[in-house]
Amino acid sequence: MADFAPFHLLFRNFVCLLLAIHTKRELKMYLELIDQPAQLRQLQENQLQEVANEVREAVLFRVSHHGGHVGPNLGATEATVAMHYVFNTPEDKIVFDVSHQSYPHKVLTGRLKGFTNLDDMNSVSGYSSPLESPVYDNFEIGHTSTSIALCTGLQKARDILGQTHNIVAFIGDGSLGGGEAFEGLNTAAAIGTNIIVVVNDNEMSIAENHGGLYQHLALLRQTQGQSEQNFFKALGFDYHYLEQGNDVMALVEMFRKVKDTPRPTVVHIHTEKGHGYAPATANKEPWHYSAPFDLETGQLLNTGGGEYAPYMLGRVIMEEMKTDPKLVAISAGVPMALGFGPNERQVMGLRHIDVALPKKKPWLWPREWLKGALAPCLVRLLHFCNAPTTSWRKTSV
Ligand SMILES: Cc1ncc(C[n+]2csc(CCOP(=O)(O)OP(=O)(O)O)c2C)c(N)n1
Ligand SMILES: [Mg+2]
Repeated sequence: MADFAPFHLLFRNFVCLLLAIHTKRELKMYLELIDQPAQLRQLQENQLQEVANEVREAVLFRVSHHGGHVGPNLGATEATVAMHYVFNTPEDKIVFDVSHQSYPHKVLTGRLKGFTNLDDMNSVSGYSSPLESPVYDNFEIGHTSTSIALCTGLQKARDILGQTHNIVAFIGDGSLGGGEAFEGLNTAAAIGTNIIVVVNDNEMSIAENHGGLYQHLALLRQTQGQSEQNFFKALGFDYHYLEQGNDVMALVEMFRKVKDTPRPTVVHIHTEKGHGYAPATANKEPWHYSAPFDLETGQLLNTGGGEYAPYMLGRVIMEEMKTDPKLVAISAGVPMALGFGPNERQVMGLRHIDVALPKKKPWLWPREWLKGALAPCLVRLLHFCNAPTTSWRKTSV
């Protein structure tokens, strides 16, 4: 796959180094050299933080002009640089869960223009897509919790064909709570061969996490991964913890340690959502995704012009709650898109339940609840790639 000439690259590196020295023009210096990750791998380790800074800058340039996922990408920037530096992509496969955090990956795999040129921004989508990059994007993804299960397919195929490449699933803590992620872990452990599940733990889904898993992740964080109790080990995984999940050198060292492992392995990294952009770290939930904004101030550029339909729906539900004490609203991992921000969630109290990403169960609950004389109202987002549509159902007893 490496279709570049090493000598040519060295020469370009050399010229750029000279330019950097003579003009002190550092901005995008490295990114101009990196059209493929193989070129990233020509750099020295001590140059990687600067690459990460440039990637972050490119991501911010795109999202501030075009809108998109902010916090997830900024938090995953160092890990993505380190993965492409250590793993031999595209022979080694990386599958990004949801793929809403795959912007740094796109920057490093030939799609820089979509981040730095205003006229080219529509050439890049917000998710991984083989139509955009058949070699580096393994699947068209948009739903949470699918990466590990997808990787088990790659894992099986590789083993049957007698190949030896690494398979990496990159999954956030929120997405890890979805049922399909558990199925993926279960299957990967049974297959028993190389698969590296990078758990990108930033202590957040879009909103706060819900589920017993999160006490466990907290325990693992508090003990620096040393707790006797370990869900991943119990399933049959090797397990490694890295507290400095935004330290590119520490990430490189960790990924080197697990590269080519013959065993199912979890690398649990603790990262900061929004890392490197103060507005996004100060207020993580609204900065999960943003419409275009002023980079200096973080203010949205266009705040007027009509009302977002799901917010209206959320308000109607809250209004009805005032007169119907049995009304209970259930959302599934995207409460803010229904107008249920932190304040609204507090007002609704027990009568709002965010089930997070396990999505089968909430469809069962209302049936049970009807027997219990509650009036469930299930609000869900139908899809996640474009503007979400909503449907809702209110059943009174
Ligand atoms: C099935 C499904 N439900 C909901 C969503 C909306 N969604 C996109 S990202 C996300 C949260 C992901 O949290 P996490 O995996 O921790 O990633 P982070 O953004 O924190 O990096 C949700 C709920 C989705 N894409 N798919
Ligand atoms: Mg998260």
